[in-house]
Amino acid sequence: MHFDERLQLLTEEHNRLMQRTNKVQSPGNGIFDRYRYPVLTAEHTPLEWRYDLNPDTNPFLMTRFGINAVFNAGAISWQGKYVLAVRVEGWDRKSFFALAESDNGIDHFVFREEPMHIPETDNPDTNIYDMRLVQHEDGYVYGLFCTERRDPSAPPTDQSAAVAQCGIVRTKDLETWERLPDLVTRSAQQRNVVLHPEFVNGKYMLYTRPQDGFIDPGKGGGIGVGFCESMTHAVVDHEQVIDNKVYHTISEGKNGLGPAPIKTPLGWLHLAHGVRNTAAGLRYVLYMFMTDLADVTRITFKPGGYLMAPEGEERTGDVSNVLFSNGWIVGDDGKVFIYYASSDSRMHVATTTVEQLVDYCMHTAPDGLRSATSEQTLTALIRKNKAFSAAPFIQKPAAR
Ligand code: M1P
Repeated sequence: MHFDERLQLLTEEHNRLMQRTNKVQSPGNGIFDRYRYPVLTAEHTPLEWRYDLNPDTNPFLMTRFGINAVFNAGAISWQGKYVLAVRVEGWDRKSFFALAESDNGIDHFVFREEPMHIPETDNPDTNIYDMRLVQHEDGYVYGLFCTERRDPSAPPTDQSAAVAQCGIVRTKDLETWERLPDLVTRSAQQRNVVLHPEFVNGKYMLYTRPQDGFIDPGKGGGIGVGFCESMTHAVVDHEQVIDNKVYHTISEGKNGLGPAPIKTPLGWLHLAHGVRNTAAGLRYVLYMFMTDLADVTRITFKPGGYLMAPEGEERTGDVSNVLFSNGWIVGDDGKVFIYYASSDSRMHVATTTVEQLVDYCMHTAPDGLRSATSEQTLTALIRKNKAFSAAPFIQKPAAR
């Protein structure tokens, strides 16, 4: 096919995708609404990223830089736009970050012209991923992300042993990113580190996820908190696990905080992911809990089970059976946009409100940890419902 003809086809296809309007899926579950289409996929990345558009140097108009997936995006409301800091993964398995923005938060996300330029430290990152964007009360926007490097103690025969730690950047304009030294903790591995948006007793507070191994949490694997004096040399001496992994729950394998928590008059709302093992591999779902305004380390409400689990096309991808979220945005009207990735492949949005999420956390039964307690919770609901009925709304079959 001629270069120009192929370019026209690619451009038309890309334009169609970029102009696609999203549709809410009704009636939902009353807690949140899903949407028909992902908000971002690899195909949303600009053609200028993927093709050399010069016919002299790319006569076949072949892909010169393949994008494998876009997922696990941080999120922030910025100058009236919904902005995502997306994890973009190339065909070479390396991830980097790119900002994409939308006017309404549910469709028409457009990537900025170039990816984010994240400076390296003296110990260069091999891979960076899963940024949490936080507007801190100190005036900076921080981006905390996972920096991964080969385990220097691994024998040459083992090329999969890695060390994950928390990288930190900050900015005041979402354009220029200042790299700060990586977070120092006593844990061998750190992923899913999140900065609390406010000072606590004059200190920065970080949510951590201590682990012994890169994949296997060992003695770690819960959501921890720690405090540090400064973000320019962030050192957490002590991590206190506030939400541990628990046997026969959605997070019996490990868990990790998602985005920074949302402050409400009734407490902080937290979104996290829980992981359990199955015969088909790991299953990642999203769950919620609330913490106390006066003591942010104290969990006040924690509904049993998951908030969201993979459904339909969300179930398959590079790492199937995974939902992961590290970004959400609250509008002035209390509407919440939950940005979540499915199966390490694409980005979606779900919408709800602060009021609904608080109601969900406060009035959904906690996990009783036994079959009998689940059965008792259900029986109590059924008996309570005896005074109410859906019968008036049941439609009679039409007469023939
Ligand atoms: O592949 C699923 C997820 O696995 C990791 O999550 P966790 O840190 O909880 O083990 C991360 O690599 C994450 O990016 C990925 O989506």
